[in-house]
Amino acid sequence: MSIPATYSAIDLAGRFALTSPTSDIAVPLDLPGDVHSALLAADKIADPYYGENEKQVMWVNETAWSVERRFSASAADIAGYLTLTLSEVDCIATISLNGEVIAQTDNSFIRYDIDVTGMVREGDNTLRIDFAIAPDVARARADAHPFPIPFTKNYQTNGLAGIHMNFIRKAACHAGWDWGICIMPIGVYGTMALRKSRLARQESVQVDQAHASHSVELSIKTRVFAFAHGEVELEHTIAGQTVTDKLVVNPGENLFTHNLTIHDPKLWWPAGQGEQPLYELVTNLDGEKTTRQIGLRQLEWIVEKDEIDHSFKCRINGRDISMLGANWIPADAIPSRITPEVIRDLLESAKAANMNMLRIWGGGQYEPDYFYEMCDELGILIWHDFMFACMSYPSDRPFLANVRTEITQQVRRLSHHACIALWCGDNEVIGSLGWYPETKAAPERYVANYDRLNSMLGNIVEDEDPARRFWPSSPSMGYLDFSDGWHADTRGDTHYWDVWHSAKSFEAYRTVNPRFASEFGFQSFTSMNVIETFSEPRDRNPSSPVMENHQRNDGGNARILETMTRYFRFPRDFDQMVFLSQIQQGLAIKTAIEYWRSTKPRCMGTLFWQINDIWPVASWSSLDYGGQWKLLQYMAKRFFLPVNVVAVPVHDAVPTNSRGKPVENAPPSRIVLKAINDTGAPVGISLEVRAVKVAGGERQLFTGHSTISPDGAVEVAAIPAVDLAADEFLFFSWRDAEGKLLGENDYFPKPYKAYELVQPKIRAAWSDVDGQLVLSLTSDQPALFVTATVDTPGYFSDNAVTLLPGRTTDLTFTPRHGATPSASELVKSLKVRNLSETF
Ligand code: BMA
Repeated sequence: MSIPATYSAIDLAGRFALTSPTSDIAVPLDLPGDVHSALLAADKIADPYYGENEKQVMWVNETAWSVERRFSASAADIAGYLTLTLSEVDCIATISLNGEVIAQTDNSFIRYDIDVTGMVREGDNTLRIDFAIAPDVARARADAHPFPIPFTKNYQTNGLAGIHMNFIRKAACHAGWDWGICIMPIGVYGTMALRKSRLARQESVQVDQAHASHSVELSIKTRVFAFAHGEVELEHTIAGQTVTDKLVVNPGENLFTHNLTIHDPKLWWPAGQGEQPLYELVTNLDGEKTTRQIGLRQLEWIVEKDEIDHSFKCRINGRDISMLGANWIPADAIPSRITPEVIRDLLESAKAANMNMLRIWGGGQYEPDYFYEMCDELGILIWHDFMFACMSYPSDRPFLANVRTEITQQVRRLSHHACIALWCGDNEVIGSLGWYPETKAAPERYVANYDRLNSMLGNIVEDEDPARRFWPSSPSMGYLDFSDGWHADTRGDTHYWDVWHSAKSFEAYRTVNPRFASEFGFQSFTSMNVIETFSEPRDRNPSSPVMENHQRNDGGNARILETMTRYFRFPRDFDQMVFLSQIQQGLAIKTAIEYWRSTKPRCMGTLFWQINDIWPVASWSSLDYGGQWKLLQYMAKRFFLPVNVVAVPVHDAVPTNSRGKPVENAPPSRIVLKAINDTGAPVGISLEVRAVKVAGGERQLFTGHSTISPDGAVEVAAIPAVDLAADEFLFFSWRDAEGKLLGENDYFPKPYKAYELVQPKIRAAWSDVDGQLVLSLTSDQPALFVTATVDTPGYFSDNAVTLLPGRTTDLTFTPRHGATPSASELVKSLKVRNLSETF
């Protein structure tokens, strides 16, 4: 059957004129895009990311802006029902067509489908968007609200009173965060199109899956918006099967469900656990064609009573799989810079570091379609917060109605994606009731206020996406359980921040046993070549105004430096300080994740805070702004290895000082080595443990074979601490039955500052192995955290590695962004560093 092509669309993306009623600026603006990018391209503002320019460009978001373009339409283009679709208008704006107001937008997370039938002329037309000043609107709404609703003031601008982000619907972090610049972008992103329909347009297509032993039944829910009563043709094609239907529609929204069975399905698995086969679903409504990629998998959350309290684990295709990954924030504070290339690069780095889950954090945004398509393709599951974070929100009827449209649309847009694992109500909104004087003074009012919004979110998920789990908040202890998700570790998901925000030792990570650790982090400085993009040489000092502006967490730089004195010898220069900050960040998170993974099946998820940066800044991220790998990202690739061996120090008695406080860095009684198997098959490993002197010389301490059951974690060796001399550390490696090296790890019972490290001579040689560039490293002495860098964008197969004399460590270089470096370029810019430089 062929459906007559009666649908057409005019893409309205392109060049607009940007003006302001209060300034004489008139410059071109490319939409989809944002005002700051246009002003930057026209040289009207300085780069906001440079130095302290943020303050100088603040006027942009305190200005009203208008954009306008002309477009022409032919008689054929307008012969039908017309919809102007704007998928993301940021944020409060009046839309006019040919001088007539056609809509007011109020929520950047809502797709506006504006009926403009009969309003578009043959020939020339004008589309205009007038943006209100969002901070002013937010303040006026907060002032008019019957009681105060406090908000996060995270940015450091000159004396501004802050922006009431809880009264407007756009990414909360647009106003700055404890890692984020305050840009408050203005613009239109995503789709801008004039769509012509014969009678009806597609609203959404959702796909539910019911898995049986050798088949999957798909239930395809299509929402169609009809302009009038009549008949439409709807067709779905997937896996070689087609259903075609002639359907009667009534004006407004119509819902149709079609069922299809796929026999012998190829199942979709998260990264590292199998393939990601995708079935293409093509939907055709009277010639309007849309395409979706469907991954077939069964996904459940097992939250049920167990011997500890309650489990919290993700079961995929019948297997309980550990979720390994990090938290995701918007990829750029300037929205035009978020492109499919940028997102692909970041997501591929996540996968390359053995991650299988990212959590889209509630202070950011719902991402564009291509983000979720890439996650489906790469096997990265998404824990998806709804966009509420760290503050209370209003719960009056207009606000709830606005949010109801937002959540309903977003769930309908995204629910067909295999990658979406869970819908979560918000980030830390329950906890934030204990942070603000207003909420602390009247907790009953704010809990009731919270529940109005939160229960609505849960109900929408239940109605719109019943197969998916709704989790009220992150952290949360469970349904209507408002207790402390920062410390309780027997149920729910945990945000454990005592090490960073309360300056506890890294060892404190081993004092809690979360069921699912969804946030914990430790900061580092961004890499030196990134610091160079926003500073002059004179600024490169941790307490310079520029470096302080590029640190948004109060006391953050002090915490980084103070931690160095606890574990390392204090670096002698800024460059070493930056390098060392990334080593200690990696160690902090390694300590947490190795230990929590080793408690499997108690802990079934570790998502560190945070994978990416929104601008160049000192932060908890494992990737620099721009996607370059920090040392944490390399260490993550190792501590997330599916078959891993980790050292867990055990203290027979907790050493305390005379005041009963635990002694920091107290040596353990013994070191237990635990093997973790995150695969679905038993794994046999042979383990070799050596004692290595920091100044050279080694001896074998242990060899043995072990079999680790599928999805298990077991003790494979225990080394009494007295077996190690004062100048020795543990180095261990494990191999499979064929003798192939699976991994290496080490453990230092004392802080690094206590060892007399020697200066090794490290040799590096490049070679081409089957078209891949390989760097071979050797050292005459033990060398720690050996790190190779080159100027070409890319990452090595490993870094921050331990080199031992008498063997070669090969690092394969993977270029990023399609770079094709010549061997000579790499040789020229190669730097190889190690920890002893900072001693
Ligand atoms: C969390 C997050 C963010 C914040 C981070 C670091 O708990 O939810 O709000 O950026 O901590 O402080």
